[in-house]
Amino acid sequence: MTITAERTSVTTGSETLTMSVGEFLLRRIREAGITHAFGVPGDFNLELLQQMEDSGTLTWMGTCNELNASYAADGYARLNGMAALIVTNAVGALSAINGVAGSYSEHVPVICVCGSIPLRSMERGLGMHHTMADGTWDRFLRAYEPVTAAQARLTPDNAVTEIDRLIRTAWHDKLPVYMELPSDIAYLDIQVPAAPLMLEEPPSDPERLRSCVAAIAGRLSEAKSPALLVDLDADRFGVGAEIMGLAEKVQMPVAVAAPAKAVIDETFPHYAGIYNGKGSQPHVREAIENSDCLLDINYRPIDLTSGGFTEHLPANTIHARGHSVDTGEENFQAITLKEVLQGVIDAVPHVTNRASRQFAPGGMNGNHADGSAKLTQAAYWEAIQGYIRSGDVLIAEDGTSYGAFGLQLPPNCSFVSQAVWGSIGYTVGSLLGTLTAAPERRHLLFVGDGSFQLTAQELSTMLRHDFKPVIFLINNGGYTIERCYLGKTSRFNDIATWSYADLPKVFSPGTKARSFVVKTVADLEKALSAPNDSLIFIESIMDPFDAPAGVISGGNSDADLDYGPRGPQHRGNMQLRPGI
Ligand SMILES: Cc1ncc(C[n+]2csc(CCOP(=O)(O)OP(=O)(O)O)c2C)c(N)n1
Ligand SMILES: [Mg+2]
Repeated sequence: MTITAERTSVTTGSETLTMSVGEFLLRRIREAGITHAFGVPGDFNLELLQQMEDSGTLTWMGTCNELNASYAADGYARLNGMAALIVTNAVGALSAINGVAGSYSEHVPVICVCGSIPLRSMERGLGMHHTMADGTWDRFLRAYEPVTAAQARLTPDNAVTEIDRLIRTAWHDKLPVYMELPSDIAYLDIQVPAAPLMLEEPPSDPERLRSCVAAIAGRLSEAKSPALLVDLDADRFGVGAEIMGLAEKVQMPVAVAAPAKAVIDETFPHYAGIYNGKGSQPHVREAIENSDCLLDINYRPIDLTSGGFTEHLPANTIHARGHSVDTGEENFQAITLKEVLQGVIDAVPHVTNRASRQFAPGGMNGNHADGSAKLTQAAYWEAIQGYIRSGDVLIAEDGTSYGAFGLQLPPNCSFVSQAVWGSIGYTVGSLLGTLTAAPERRHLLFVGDGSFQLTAQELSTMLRHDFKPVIFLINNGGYTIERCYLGKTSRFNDIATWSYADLPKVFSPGTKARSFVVKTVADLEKALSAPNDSLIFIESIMDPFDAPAGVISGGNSDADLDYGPRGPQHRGNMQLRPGI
């Protein structure tokens, strides 16, 4: 990286440099540990992209559209910690807003930079393209208010403080932020701090930390059947190892909510499985609901993570968040989750005499179908179970691809899904981001035909960069998961038929990608034996009325919640149901 520092000077005791606004912004993004930026050029951000290209601060990852870029940034941030997204005024920003809102919902820190109309046109009230042509300029900054933790329009005067404030907020809160960079200021020189951006949690308040640790350690030590329930913040705040350390020391089971799949090593002896209210396996439900002291890491019950609001946490539950803990008796602020958990591990006695509650690995039932038989969902996931290896990154889309939640993962795997926000097509963009963040790992995408159709073009970007993921696409002629809610045979759940497996060739003529169309178990096994030295695209043809049991029961019961007792789901043959 080459950053041009023309002059250094000393003001009020701290060293400063003269640097342009744009170069300072790119430098700060790089100092936040981000090496790539996703987005689409536009005349209001070209000057920043030119600065990026000239300085080499970040590597540009152009995408086919801004929605895909927002998904890619989200996927990148999940593996890298933070991400950058660069769009142009309004048309780009509004295309990206669904993905940025998803990052908010799923606690993913993405820095969205929007190259916006020049300050000179704002001051003069000039109508500009990519606006409502009425001389206003505030609408899109306001549109981002509900979906980001902080927003700012940069000026030469506020750039230093606002850039640092926004990046720190994203990092601290694990949420996206939005900043507008008017196109006529990126090249203006300002005085900036010479010191690099330091992203560090301030130490906890010592008394609050001591009291909080004592309260949690006391309660866990007294309990006969303590347990842990982990949601996605455990990943975002990087405390997976502490949770396992605590479970090991106290000999207590750990369950996760679906958005936190793989945050706890699934081969860890105290890992119980996924908690989902009445949708949980019985031993998981028992471990959580019959616990006499539960510690939960920001469990966020929504319809899809609580078995339709059938979750039942014990009265003696301690709620821990990134920066606060509520024990019921007391609320602790000014503490950090990592320090709290480390303190509790040190404070609790090592339990050695608790009756073993270790759990046998779950996973598939081992019924291998006849190789020549038509491929079913059951046989599909069984075969994939055998394919997963340690260190894989799995990305699972909404739909019957949720079957991936039933896989028993070996150690060191990452699991990416939008289990809360659930915007279909997310995973295709997200895969580009995970590949960019960790090109040395093997990435497996599980996606349905309907979801793929929303964001399919980004396959071309993966091929352009010679990435080598394995893409598992289920071609079942439409929106099977929706058939479990309503419209089992309705036309609105059908989609156009594409030759999915031909797309690598269409998007990258001369590609070495390997494509397979599989209809039987034997076809699938053959595809799975292909070497991972190129992109592998496996299109599996399956019956529109075949779905994993959990997807069917989830759709059926969610429909009751969505439409109520008088809803149309009760009419004959309106839903894909178990066995039909
Ligand atoms: C952006 C967006 N639009 C619509 C939906 C509603 N939706 C959820 S799942 C789904 C169908 C997914 O179909 P597909 O990917 O083919 O999965 P499968 O057939 O395997 O169930 C739809 C339309 C959504 N979640 N997000
Ligand atoms: Mg489908």
